[in-house]
Amino acid sequence: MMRAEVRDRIRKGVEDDSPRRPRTLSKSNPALVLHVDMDAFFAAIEERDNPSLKGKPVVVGGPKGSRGVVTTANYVAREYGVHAGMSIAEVERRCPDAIHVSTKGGKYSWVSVQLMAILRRYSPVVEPYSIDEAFLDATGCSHLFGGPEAYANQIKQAIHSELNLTASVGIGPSRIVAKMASGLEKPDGLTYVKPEDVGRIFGPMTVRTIPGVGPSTEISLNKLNIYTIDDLAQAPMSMLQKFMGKHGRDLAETIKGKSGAEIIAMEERAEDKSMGHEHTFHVDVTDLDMLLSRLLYLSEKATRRMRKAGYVGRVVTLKLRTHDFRTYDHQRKLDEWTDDPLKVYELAHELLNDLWRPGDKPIRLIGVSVSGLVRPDEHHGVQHNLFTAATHERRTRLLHAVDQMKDQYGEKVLGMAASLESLRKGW
Ligand code: DCP
Ligand code: CA
Repeated sequence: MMRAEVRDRIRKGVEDDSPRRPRTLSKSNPALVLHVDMDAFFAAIEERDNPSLKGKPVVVGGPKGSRGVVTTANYVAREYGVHAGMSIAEVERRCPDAIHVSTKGGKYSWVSVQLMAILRRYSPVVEPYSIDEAFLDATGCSHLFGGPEAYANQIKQAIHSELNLTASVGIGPSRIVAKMASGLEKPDGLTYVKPEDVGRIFGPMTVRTIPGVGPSTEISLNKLNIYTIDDLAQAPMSMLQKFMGKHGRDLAETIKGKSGAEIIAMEERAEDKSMGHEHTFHVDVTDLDMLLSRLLYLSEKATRRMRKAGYVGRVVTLKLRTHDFRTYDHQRKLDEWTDDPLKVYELAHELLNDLWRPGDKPIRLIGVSVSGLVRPDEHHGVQHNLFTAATHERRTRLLHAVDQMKDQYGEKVLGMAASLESLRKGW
């Protein structure tokens, strides 16, 4: 069982080889970036683990007959027009022979951990971007392998031989170019876009093909008569700045190949700032409720610091130290930026489930931290639709009020019941 393999790391004492603070690509752009994106990730893992699925249309998501949606589909199913986000009912119309498999999160997370470990062998700077994607700074490494393409090929081969899965790889002079390149020859692709070819290859494509450009940015650009990437590169900077602010200018500069800005264009600021708390237990803990209660308390404490400093964050890292003093880190990205303790706690809980179960090695220390911190006013703040906005506003006011009372009267005055339990019992 794959989930058990995650926990096996703890049982066998294989420490996480990642640095405590994930390193990120330098803000002054590296000259060569490689982007790895696994093909039909969840579906490919299901096919790998059940060879009877090979060659058949496979859909991962809500069970057949349900009102759920597709999480992903393999490339055979995609030939029938099936894609992520489609309702299961529509899949049954388009591809009645599709085999429906339910989503198994823990198993995919473990493959993700394995993938990132492979990538770290190929570059000192690996920046995970999602569960199945990462950027590598290839600047100082690719020549050691005989050039960018040979380097990318070796990485693809390592993934294939060690995980029995395929990846598509893009290489280019910036993150955006590398990411767009990896999508050009999917699945199992390898595309190297040299700086001088960026305009020729991507110029005619619509602005929507730029990672991070969603429907609303597309509408703003279309209103300025900007439809293609070429249009964007030729638009006067002052106009973009006026109508779209910094975001628009950064996008255009990136496409022109100027450095330094594209990470904002990707709606992703890989700040290495993080805020968190950890706790060493008086006695090593074997009880799940005790760990969860402490985790909730730590999530509250970490997000309270974030609220005070005016940050929202997106990446949650769980840290565990077992009784034999070995330390393990496991991290995952939230769907949106937040400073909400419950959202952080829920993801930390999932991460704990991946790593540890009752009966595993006793736990000496537990910690939770949030990274990828940005200020909500930096364009990509927490986004809410009209329906959730009022609830969010009320919740934010409540959290701030609780913070103020805690500052005034101390930690024990208010708090979520389960985390108070942990304080009261002195765990
Ligand atoms: N995923 C998800 N919910 C989404 C989008 C994706 O749970 N809204 C999951 C399922 C995917 C995995 O994340 O398998 C990776 O997402 P990708 O967008 O990279 O899609 P795939 O890897 O499935 O396909 P591709 O080959 O196009 O990259
Ligand atoms: Ca993918």
